[in-house]
Amino acid sequence: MIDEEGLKERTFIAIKPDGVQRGLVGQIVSRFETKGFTLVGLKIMTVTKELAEKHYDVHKDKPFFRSLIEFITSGPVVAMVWEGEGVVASARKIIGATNPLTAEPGTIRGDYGISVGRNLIHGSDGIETAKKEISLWFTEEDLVSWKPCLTTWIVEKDS
Ligand code: IDP
Ligand code: MG
Repeated sequence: MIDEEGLKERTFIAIKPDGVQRGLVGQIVSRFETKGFTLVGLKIMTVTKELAEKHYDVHKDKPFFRSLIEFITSGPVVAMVWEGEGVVASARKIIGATNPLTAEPGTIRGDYGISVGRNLIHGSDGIETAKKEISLWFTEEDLVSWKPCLTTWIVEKDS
């Protein structure tokens, strides 16, 4: 689906410090790559308290907010933008439920995690949230629009 600005659907994904420390970056990136989505932004970074608090602003009144901010700023994070039809909802399915213990096997959280406070990965929960999160974490210049040569073998009609 192309939006009013002529952009394809994009989502923001971040591998949290536990995923990076456990050496799961390659396996996690691979899930989205082999699904057929297109990587348009990628960086490893240390998250500042300011960015973490902005990113998780909707949770600021939750009891776990402080520990969440502490966790997300405790080590490197791999921030990514993935593109493709239906990518926002599909990425949430690939990621799995918030609590890794109840996340389905086959999902990232279901396969690699146990604890809700160590659930490996973030994914935008909707198209509008994705736009906000992408602009919070990336500049326009950080993102690369490109068409993989395999597209016609993955997508029947490239919209
Ligand atoms: P999501 O990451 O699946 O979208 P949210 O409800 O948006 O889940 O929560 C954001 C993050 O806050 C979760 O990924 C998890 O790291 C953390 N979190 C959510 N609920 C709890 C909790 O009950 N205890 C500790 N951490 C939590
Ligand atoms: Mg969320």
